[in-house]
Amino acid sequence: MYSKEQIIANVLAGKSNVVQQEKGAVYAPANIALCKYWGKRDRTLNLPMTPSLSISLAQKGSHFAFEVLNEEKDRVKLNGIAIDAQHDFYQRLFSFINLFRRNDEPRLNIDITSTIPIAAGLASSASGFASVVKGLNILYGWQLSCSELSLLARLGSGSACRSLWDGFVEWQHGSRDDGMDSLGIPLDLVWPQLRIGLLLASSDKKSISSREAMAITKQTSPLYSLWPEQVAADLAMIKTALAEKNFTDLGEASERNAIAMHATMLEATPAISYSNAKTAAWVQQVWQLRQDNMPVYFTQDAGPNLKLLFLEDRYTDILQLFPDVEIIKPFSV
Ligand code: 2P0
Repeated sequence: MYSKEQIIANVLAGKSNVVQQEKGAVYAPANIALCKYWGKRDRTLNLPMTPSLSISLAQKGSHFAFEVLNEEKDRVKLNGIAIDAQHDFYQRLFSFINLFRRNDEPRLNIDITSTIPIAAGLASSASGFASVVKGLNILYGWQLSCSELSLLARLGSGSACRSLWDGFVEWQHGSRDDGMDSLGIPLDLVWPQLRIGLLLASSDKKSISSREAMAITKQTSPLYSLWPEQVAADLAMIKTALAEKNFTDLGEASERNAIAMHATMLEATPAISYSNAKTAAWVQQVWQLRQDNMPVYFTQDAGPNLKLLFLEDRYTDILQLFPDVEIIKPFSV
């Protein structure tokens, strides 16, 4: 078993943590997994049981601005509002940042703005931690590659290791105990016609964190032993579908993977369900639309929101059918 500090020392390999730039601003996109990460082989280092594959959400993500402060305490603004040291977000942020600072120095003024609802199952921790490591890279002048930053981001939140790139990213789960082979790898392909529709069922904080939910699922769900096989099959189909631009196969495999993840957690003790009445109604609507020959699929993460997958030629139909949908063009930037 390795500690986070040991892994950080490995990745930074002698680089200093002396401030090089007093001020900076970075951005990292959120990502949505088409093939999900659900379950860890190491909870300290966020090493997953299986690989996963995501699409980054272009302009939906986290802006992170920092400035070195000549004061006694850090200051944090989240979406424009100052938060104090008792706030969950503040504590999670600084327990991560303090892995890199010497004696809590330098004090920082941090402004983090998320263009997606925090903790609504829209992967805001992914873009958040990816943006933090990009910010630290500037603060300390490390000049790390995206792959090295991916290793660091994973220590904050597993899915963050996929948010260092735009487009499709595979998180190779790796086999090493130190996790040095567990990082994001961008896929060298684009699909400009692909669209993601965000359907927000609730922006409330989730009832159970994905961290806790995946641990309970792994420990208690009798279906969990089937999950690695499911991922292997779905991931292979998704990668082939992406290479061939086969939207039907992409949609089928992504939707099936999400359903399998949720079915696996429903079988846990206690049962875990992230869906609400809106989620269930949208799922039925998507299935009905497919029966009527409309190529639209869904995926769902650790929250009640649904993400639609469709191609640009259905843009108008989707807007009409789901008036509140927010449509993302993953390849617009
Ligand atoms: C994913 N999720 O692949 C899956 C699908 C949610 C459902 O990664 O404990 O916040 O910080 O490693 O990354 C959410 O879990 O969990 C997630 P930690 P994380 O996107």
